[in-house]
Amino acid sequence: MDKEVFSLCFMCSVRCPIRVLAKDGQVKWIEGNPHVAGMEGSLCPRGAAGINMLYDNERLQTPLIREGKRGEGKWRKASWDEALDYVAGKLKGIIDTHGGHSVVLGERTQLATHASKTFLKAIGSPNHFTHDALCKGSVNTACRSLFGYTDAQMSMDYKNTKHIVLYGRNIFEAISVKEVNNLTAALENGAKLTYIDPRVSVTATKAHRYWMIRPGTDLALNYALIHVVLKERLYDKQYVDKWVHGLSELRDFIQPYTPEWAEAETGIHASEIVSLAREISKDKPSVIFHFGYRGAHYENEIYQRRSIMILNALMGSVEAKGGFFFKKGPGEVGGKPARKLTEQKIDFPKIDVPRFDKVGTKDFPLPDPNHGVGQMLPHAILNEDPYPIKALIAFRFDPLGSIPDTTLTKQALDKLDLIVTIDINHSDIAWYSDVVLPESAYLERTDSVQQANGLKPQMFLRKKAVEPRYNTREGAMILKQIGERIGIGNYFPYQDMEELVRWQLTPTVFSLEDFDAKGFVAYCKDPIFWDRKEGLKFKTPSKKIEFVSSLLEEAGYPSFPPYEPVEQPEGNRFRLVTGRVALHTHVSTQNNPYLNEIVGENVLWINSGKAKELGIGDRDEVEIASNRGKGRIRALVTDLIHPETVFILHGFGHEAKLASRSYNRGVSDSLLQENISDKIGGSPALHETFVTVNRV
Ligand SMILES: Nc1nc2c(c(=O)[nH]1)N[C@H]1C(S)=C(S)[C@@H](COP(=O)(O)OP(=O)(O)OC[C@H]3O[C@@H](n4cnc5c(=O)[nH]c(N)nc54)[C@H](O)[C@@H]3O)O[C@H]1N2
Ligand SMILES: Nc1nc2c(c(=O)[nH]1)N[C@H]1C(S)=C(S)[C@@H](COP(=O)(O)OP(=O)(O)OC[C@H]3O[C@@H](n4cnc5c(=O)[nH]c(N)nc54)[C@H](O)[C@@H]3O)O[C@H]1N2
Ligand code: SF4
Ligand SMILES: [Mo]
Repeated sequence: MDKEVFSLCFMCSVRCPIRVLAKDGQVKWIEGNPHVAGMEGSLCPRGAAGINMLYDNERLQTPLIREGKRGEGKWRKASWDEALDYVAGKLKGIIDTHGGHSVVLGERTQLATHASKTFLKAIGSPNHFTHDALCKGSVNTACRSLFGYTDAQMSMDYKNTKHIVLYGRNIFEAISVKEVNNLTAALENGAKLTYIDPRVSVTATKAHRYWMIRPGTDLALNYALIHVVLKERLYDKQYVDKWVHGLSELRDFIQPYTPEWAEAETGIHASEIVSLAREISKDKPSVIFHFGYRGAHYENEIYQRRSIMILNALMGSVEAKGGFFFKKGPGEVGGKPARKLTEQKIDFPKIDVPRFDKVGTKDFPLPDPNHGVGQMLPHAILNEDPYPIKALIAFRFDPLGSIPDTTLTKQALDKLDLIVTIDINHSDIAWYSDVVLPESAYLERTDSVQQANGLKPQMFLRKKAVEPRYNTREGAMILKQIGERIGIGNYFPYQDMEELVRWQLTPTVFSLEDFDAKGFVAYCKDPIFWDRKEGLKFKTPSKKIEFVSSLLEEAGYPSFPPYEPVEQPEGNRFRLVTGRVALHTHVSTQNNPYLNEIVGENVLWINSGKAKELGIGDRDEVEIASNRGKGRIRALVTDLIHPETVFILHGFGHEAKLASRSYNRGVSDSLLQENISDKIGGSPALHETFVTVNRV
């Protein structure tokens, strides 16, 4: 029998709306939800390979309990009752002896996050963290320092932009389908694209202007751009006068940072910097300097992200058509959002200890406590600072692949009494765990409601398209069932996922059935922009955009730090830079039968001139080594990368043998990278690692 289901892709976290066709209980076709503007039927290659994930026999099939040593790969297949009883027994012992705060749960933010947050609150632990800091912690902090909103509360009107500047935001490979479609539409309408990256990515090939910047020097470039904008009065005076706090301080500070000064640091001609400033100001306010995610991540990253957003503010492009906008929630049109388990009117135990990562204390005051800082986990465990940690639940998050310095992370994990992983794959963290709890794939499960705030507030639903193929369950059910066994079942008031969704929808005017027709419901028809003259609602203490930031200064940090030149590696030494490819998601998809066939391992991009000096030919095997680890990889010798940098794709070099296609293929960036952070913003400084490269 044919069946059409509207749902949400989960081959990556973007969660694109999809339309799934199933026949006789098998998924036959997936496409972008045709009812959603910007999707119009399209999917990215990973989304299309969702079917291959579903029918891959190498994914997790049943709960597993470790028999051999950690990482040895000896497992006992277990029933759900056996595995859940085992986890609950261990957890209860740990909580009774060491307190709830000795349990940490780390996850990639997802629709079930409200359930996992509730689980930790109920056991009295402050130690829930998400991937956020590892992805964009400093972007989050930078946005709060300027606007009082997180980056996640803002977005960009790609479709109507007239000029977009991307600092290593490799939008045509590090994909979100709607963003790609909307930007493509803008480009077809005559919008300009300026792309800045030490490497010629696919996005560079589509740009009107491409700058091969020296890695790590974007802040110098932006100081020079700000210099020109202020000196030549290219900014939106009316907007800045009304909404900006600290313009004159910025003007004084920026004086010495001329385009000529920046040329020496960045390698970009002074005259080109001046021409970008002049050109883009003609299109203001419909312009975007994209705040980026993983483009450049350095110890001073927060200031680089702030400088990008300061340029937007100067162009008046914050809350402008074709620029940035603040996401509007249902409250904006008198509606109510779906409720979350964390908001239940029920007492949670009092928590009087700091977080494991010390976020919110004077040691680490500014990162967002709603997300925490995941890469502090190994440090906290090893140093027992602020207290001993005994158990980790990894829920759709792989600390071995996604926290830099895998060796250090393993040392830390070795100290734990319990590691539980909830995953769909034999990920490296599953492989290193004591108990593995398999979640049903996204096509096999209904999930919690997705509240999608934006220019038009909406809600989406991930709806089960087919029955689970294996002995798997939904994450929110798994947590509830552990919870029931340790005496916190009352915090999970549902028997199945449908009941949870209905519970969430209670305060809204919508029902579960309302999602059947198109996969989503909308709170209003027209986009909502606030009035730029009088109606902007910045949440900073001054109610303005704070160039001089009270958040930073009250914590003892400057708003505008002097620029410090970056190190210039020589000889066989390079700055290691990593990134994504259109065919893979982080550390998740390398074993997918189709995606693996097209991109099965990573290679090392190295500049042709440097390769010649070092006697390295294209496809030669080389050893790449940092002070944390080393590996062997094939060289891709190319003119398309800056001589100071080498580049590898993130996500390869897997250790889980049961994922046979990705096992031991390529090199893991996390094995090489040091675990250091931007201590103000919260991001890991992933690109502060230097490596040597030698022919073998
Ligand atoms: N296909 C695919 N798409 C994805 C994802 C995925 O895993 N796969 N993940 C999603 C997620 S979670 C994220 S965070 C985004 C990430 O989106 P992006 O940040 O756009 O993606 P990356 O590939 O990490 O981009 C890094 C780029 O920055 C460049 N770069 C490195 N150093 C510098 C520098 O100093 N200055 C400048 N200007 N550029 C530099 C690198 O050469 C690389 O091309 O992608 C999202 N989309
Ligand atoms: N060294 C290094 N570290 C990085 C980055 C980098 O470039 N280099 N990038 C950073 C960025 S931008 C991000 S966003 C993070 C991402 O960090 P992670 O969230 O760890 O990465 P993912 O690959 O998205 O997913 C992690 C796990 O989720 C599992 N999974 C996939 N789908 C499901 C599902 O439906 N249910 C369950 N339970 N599990 C599922 C996958 O099998 C995988 O094991 O990593 C960050 N860390
Ligand atoms: S960007 Fe691709 S993989 Fe990610 S949710 Fe959308 S279709 Fe799926
Ligand atoms: Mo990310």
